[in-house]
Amino acid sequence: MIRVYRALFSSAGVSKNVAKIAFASSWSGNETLAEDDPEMWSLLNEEKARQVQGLELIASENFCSRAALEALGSCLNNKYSEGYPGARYYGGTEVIDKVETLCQQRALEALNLDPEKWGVNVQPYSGSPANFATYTGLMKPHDRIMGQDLPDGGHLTHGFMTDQKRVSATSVYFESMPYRLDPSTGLIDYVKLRETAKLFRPQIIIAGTSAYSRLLDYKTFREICDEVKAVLMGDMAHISGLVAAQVIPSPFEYADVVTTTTHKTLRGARSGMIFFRRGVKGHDKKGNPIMYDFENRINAAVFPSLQGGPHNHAIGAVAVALKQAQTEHFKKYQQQVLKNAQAMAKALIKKKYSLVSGGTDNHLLLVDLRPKGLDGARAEMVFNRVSITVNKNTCPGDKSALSPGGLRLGAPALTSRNFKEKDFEQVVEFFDQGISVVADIKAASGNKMKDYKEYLSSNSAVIERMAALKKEVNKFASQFPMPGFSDH
Ligand code: DSN
Repeated sequence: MIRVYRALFSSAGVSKNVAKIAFASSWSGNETLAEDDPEMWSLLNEEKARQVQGLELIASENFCSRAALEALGSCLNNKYSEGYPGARYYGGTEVIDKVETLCQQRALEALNLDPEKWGVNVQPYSGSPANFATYTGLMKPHDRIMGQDLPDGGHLTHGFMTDQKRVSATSVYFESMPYRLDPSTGLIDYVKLRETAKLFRPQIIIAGTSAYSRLLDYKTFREICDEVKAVLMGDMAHISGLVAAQVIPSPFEYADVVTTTTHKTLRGARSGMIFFRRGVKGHDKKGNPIMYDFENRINAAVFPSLQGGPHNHAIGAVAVALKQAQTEHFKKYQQQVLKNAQAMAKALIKKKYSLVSGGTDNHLLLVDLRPKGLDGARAEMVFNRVSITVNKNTCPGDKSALSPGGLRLGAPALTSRNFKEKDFEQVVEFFDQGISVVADIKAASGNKMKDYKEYLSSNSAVIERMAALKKEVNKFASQFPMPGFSDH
């Protein structure tokens, strides 16, 4: 303490620290970010500029509305409310109860679900916690789970492990077995999935993907689950907006439980939800009803097993997005997402790019760069420098996720900026120019990544080429509106 006091009034620090004290004494908490924390304000502006001037092609990202962002940055942030509406561990939760109940109602409405048959928990902090809560509620430690392998388009939380390591907690606390794609088609191999399920006898099978450009055959998943007495869990994180708009098949017809994030195609704040069947499951031999028992188990897993206070600001903002998701405008948006993904696929194929599975039925596509002798990691580095945001992705048969053969491209974010098919054709033009830079650097620098990086950062001709492309991209992207930013 004495040391702090001395430091505050040492001759060198006096003026700066007096200013700090004066600032503190007049601080009200109502200062703007620019006044209170210019450093963070400036970083936010830097990020805003990056988003406005760049081409956002990450399939899992989107631009949330200003209305939802208002709810997110609101007084709802301040309230603790452990428990559920009507049964909380904190006082002062009467408004929060209304917020959470409204979010639940809108979630069911947006997904066209009958509240007699489906319930929803809107408290998971995001998709990964939603998945783990589902497993915790429905399985015992070391029970068995099957999900699509991460390198084949599944998600980490579906049980990813390697020969060396149990990477995901799902594979640490439960026993996981992957199913994979047929490398010759790039489609899920349902025959092998069925065979493996019959041997492995999992408690849960997940129908859900992170990097798969085709529709899932939920009926076949259901049949396999019935054959091995497994719960069918849909993870619709990537596609929930498309499902809400009814422009692709819904997992709800066949699944027992469905998890999702809320910020991808659904375009809300970052959060998660778990939908579960409720009510009568069937009847026993005497005709007595057998009830679904998911609700209490899943709710208890979310709180108190895994989480503490719900993020009420996120729940409020998700409720706003779920209202938007029931509009005609949202349906048109999702239809446009599909058209734009198709336009992007067509333009890429025209330029002789190879797509995993040959195309897309949803919002994303996977470009396999291996036939061009290139890879996703090298390409991502160049695209980062030209304001095109993509992510490297494994393609069927890839051995390493750090040096994968392809790129994942998605249409949702740019479609939120009003991009149409012809705009995506232009995006592909820029993409193609970026890839030609990647190819030239690789040809000049050889096979070692270290040499590639060095060449990329030091060769003046390459740096100039990337700067020129970035300028074109920035000019093009900046013309489009940006939801959520009132000042753009
Ligand atoms: N990280 C998300 C994605 O990019 O697909 C999944 O959680």
